[in-house]
This record gives sequence, structure tokens and C-alpha cells, in this order.
Amino acid sequence: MTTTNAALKQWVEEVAKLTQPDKIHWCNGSDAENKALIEQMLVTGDLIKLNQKTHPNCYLHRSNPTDVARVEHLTFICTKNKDEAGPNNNWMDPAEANAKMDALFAGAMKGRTLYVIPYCMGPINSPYARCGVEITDSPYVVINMRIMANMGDAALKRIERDGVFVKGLHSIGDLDPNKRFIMHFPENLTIKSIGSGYGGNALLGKKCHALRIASYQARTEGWLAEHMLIMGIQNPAGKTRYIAAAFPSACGKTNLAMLIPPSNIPGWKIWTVGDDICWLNVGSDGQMRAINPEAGYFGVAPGTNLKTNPNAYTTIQHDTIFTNVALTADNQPWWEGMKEGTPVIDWRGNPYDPKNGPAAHPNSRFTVNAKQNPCYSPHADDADGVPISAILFGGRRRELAPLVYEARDWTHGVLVGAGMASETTAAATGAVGVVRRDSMAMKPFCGYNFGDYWQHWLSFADRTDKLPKIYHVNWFRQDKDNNFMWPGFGDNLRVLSWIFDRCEGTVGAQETAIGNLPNAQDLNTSGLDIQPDTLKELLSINKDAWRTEVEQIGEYLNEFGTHTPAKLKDQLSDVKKRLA
Ligand code: OXD
Ligand code: MN
Repeated sequence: MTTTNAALKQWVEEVAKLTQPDKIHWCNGSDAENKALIEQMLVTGDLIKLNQKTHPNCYLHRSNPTDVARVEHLTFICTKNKDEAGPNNNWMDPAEANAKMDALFAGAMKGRTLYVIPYCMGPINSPYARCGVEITDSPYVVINMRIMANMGDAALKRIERDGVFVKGLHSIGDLDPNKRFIMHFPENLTIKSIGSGYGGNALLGKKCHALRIASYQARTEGWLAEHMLIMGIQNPAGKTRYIAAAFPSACGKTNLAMLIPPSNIPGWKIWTVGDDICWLNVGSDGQMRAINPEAGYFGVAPGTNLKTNPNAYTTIQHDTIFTNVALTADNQPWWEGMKEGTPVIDWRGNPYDPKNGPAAHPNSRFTVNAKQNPCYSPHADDADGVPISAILFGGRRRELAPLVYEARDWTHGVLVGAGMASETTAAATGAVGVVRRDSMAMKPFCGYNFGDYWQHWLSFADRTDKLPKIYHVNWFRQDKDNNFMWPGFGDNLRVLSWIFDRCEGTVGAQETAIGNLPNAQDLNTSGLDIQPDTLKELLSINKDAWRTEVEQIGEYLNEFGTHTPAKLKDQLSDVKKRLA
């Protein structure tokens, strides 16, 4: 197979000349192709068959133990001008980066097959969707990309029709961490990634294309590519509103997107549109509309159980690829927080010994088709997306941030998103639990200077007067004994229903210096075991602590120099005045 698109044909030929594979395989995305790849990987040991009685069509992949997470320190934005990448990114000159990568790719696919993966991020018939082609030497990448994107013939047809596509070149190389780089060339819509087989570094449609390249492209084209889940909230009267919510990696986006309302709050229902990435466009009616560019979930396994996320748990009982989980004696997948079963083999494939750490890697994952989710939204594949009523920003903050507050308007909301902070997690290599600023949860994913990115966000106030309301939420407040003060999970619906009613205009709020908080009596706590004092603390602000926070946000905004929009600084001064 080949293509009528001359640029694609030429690129594949050039890459083959450089990387010298034994074979070239153009992926069509068919069941037969997938089956053959799985059979081949079972033979090579790249996949292990799980218990087919309990988990039909489920497989385990064990990655190299040095290759288990995103590598932010090895991820670069390579624009001609360093300033364009901004202090939020590592930068390398494109000529230097290309020379370095071409040297690493030379001969890298000898003895291997080069797979050409045409894919479409988003519903294939959507004007908001964008296509790409990933070239890889990893069959694990092929079978994961088939789940995570519209991959194969239909995507190739669209590429041939549109003529534009993002080029992503990937090789696992020799998995040497010293020769591992994830390079982005947004000016040429190109990605080059070598030395890692981990999802976030190797499934190039996901973070590399749908966030870093897409955010850059979105700025020039007038839309937003965001690290957000998308969900529908249906109230007891049967009305559905859609929200998009940005949380840093491994902070519960998948759990929130699949939430099951608590039984003591009857009549509500949640619909999942997406769990990780959201592309926002202003529709012809002025309404902000969201599509999920992904077709599957690459979710964090640990902590997933029938109580925390029954929908995800059900979703991953069949046709799922697990990466770096542990195994029970009868070959079922197991991870910490599973609540049932006993691990006997750890994620490295060794007999489980608690002395060696957790049985499953803390960043072990499942890859599964989104359509297997019992609450998959019937509108998830709508070509013009779903209309967004509210945008939520949230992080892990054990102190300071109240349970929920509403921004005064869009411009103030952009400040709320820009000033966001959260504790780091195992989704990226490096220390865990360190609070860092993570604007709009995009710190690892924005393909250009945050100062310009905030300006782009602000510009939407001039594009439409039908903008969503903006909120900040925090499920992770802890008391002085380190107990979580809010139960989280399904009970987060109590906060979502307040937000829903605010969008309807049917509930009031208390105005504070940082924004509008719920009046305690307006938060539905029916059947919830929570002390009035705890609730009071969750729904109030500590002015002293916020004064310090505002100072720190000011210092952070200043790091972006002349790129920081004056409007954001003005907003911050207003908050400061209100706190005085
Ligand atoms: C992810 C991440 O895998 O954010 O979604 O790291
Ligand atoms: Mn993510």
C-alpha cells in the first residue's frame, strides 16, 4: 500500500532511507492487522496474555523499567526563536535539534519493521479534527494508537483529501535514557521522538500532536487545544450541560469524566465525552464547542476500583492493553487500590515482594476504546462538538484553595487558570508531591510561550459574548492530620450540580476577594457525613494565606517578562486590592 499524497510518500521514503528498516508496513487499522500484530507480540514477549476467562482480549505489556513515564526534562520545543518557546519549555535551535535527532535515527530501524500510521484526531467528519501520520518501529505503539485515535484507511483518505498532516517520527531506539529526546518543531508541524516506548512519549497523536503542536496551531487559527476532560451533566429534569475541566496529570480527570452520582442525590447522570484532551472552537453561533480529539483512554490504573470509578473498572474488563501492572496467581491484572485479589508477580515481572516497592508501577496504565465506557456520551462523536457551559481548573492543593469558586468573568477566569498550582505526580519522572505552578494544567504541554498563551486565552473575550463561566475546584484539601476533608469521587457531583445551577442562574453565591463561593446551604450535602466546621473551612478563604499566594502568582507572571499580558497583571492587582 502507498498513498496519492506526494509529500507523505516522499517523507516515508526519506525516513526509510535514514532509518533503514527491513520492511515497511502501511497500517490500515483493520481487525485482521491488529490481530496479527498481537500474535506477533505474544511470540516476541512484548505482550503477555492475561486470564482470557476473566479478561477476554486483554494483554499486559511490560516496559523497560527506566521508561515508565513522560520525561519533561528531555522534551523540547524547537522554534527558530527561543522566546517563542518561553520559559515554560526546554528549547533547542531547530537546526541543532534536527542534526541531533537525524544522527540518532540513522540506522535505528535496522532489523525492524517501519510502520506508517495515518490517524485522525477527532471525529473523522469533524471540521475541527486534525490528521497526522506517525512513523514508528514499535508494534506496541501501533496497537495503542489504533485505540487512541481514528487510525488507518479513513484517516489516510482524509489526509489525501485535505493535503495537510502532522509528521511524527518515532523509534524506540535502544531505550538508552541518555539517547532519549522528544522534540517538537511546531513551525513545521513535525515531531521527532526517540528512545522511549512510554505512551506520553511514543503515542505521538496524544501529548505531542493533540497538545503541544495543536496548541501552537490553535493560536494561529483561533482555537484552543487543552489538557481537559469533557463531560455532560444531566440534571433530574433531563437537561444536559457540558463542561470542560483541566487538571494536571494523574489528578483524577478520568474519574471525574466517568463519575457515578451518589445514590442519595437521585436523578443526575454523567456522560463522558473525553477524559484528557479537549479542542475548543467558537462555533458559528458564537457558542464555545468542544471535541475530544482522542478515541480511547490511556488511564492511570492504580486507585481504580469499583468504588472510585465503577465505569472505568467495567470498561477495562475486556479488550484492554495494560502496561506495567502486577499479576495475580491466575494471571489477572492487579494494582494498588484494587481492593480484591493478591499480587504475585510485580510490574517488572519478578515475584512480588513488598520490600521492592509497589506491585504495580504507580504510573501503570490501561489503554481502552472509549466506546466501551458505559456512560460514553451519545454526542461524543458529533462533528461540531458539544456546547460548553463551564470550564473548570483544578489541582492538588492540600491547603489554601477552597472546594470551589467561580471567577468574576472570563478575564478573571484566565488569571485563575494561569495562576493554578498543583503537586507533581508519578505521570512524569522526577519528585512527586512538590507544589508547582501549572497554568491551565498545560505546563508540560503548551507548545509556546505561556505569556502568549494567556494572551490567546484573553482574546476569546473579543471573539464571542457567549463564553463559558470559569471555576476553580480542589478535591484534595487536607486537615492538620493529613486527612482529606472532602470525600471526592462520586460526591464531586455535589459541586458539579452547584456549578450547573449557577449556569442556569438558579442559585446564589457569596462574593469574596478571589471569586464567588457557594453559600453553605446551597451545596447539596444530603446523606453526606461531613462536619459543619469542615464544610465551613472548605467554603471560605484564609485572607493571609491568599495574600501570600497572590504575591507568588505575581512573581510567577513576571517570569514571562514582556509576554505577560497587562490585563492579567491588572486582574491580579484587583484581587490584591480586594484582599487588603
Ligand atoms: C497523561 C498525562 O498520560 O497527562 O494523560 O501524563
Ligand atoms: Mn493527561
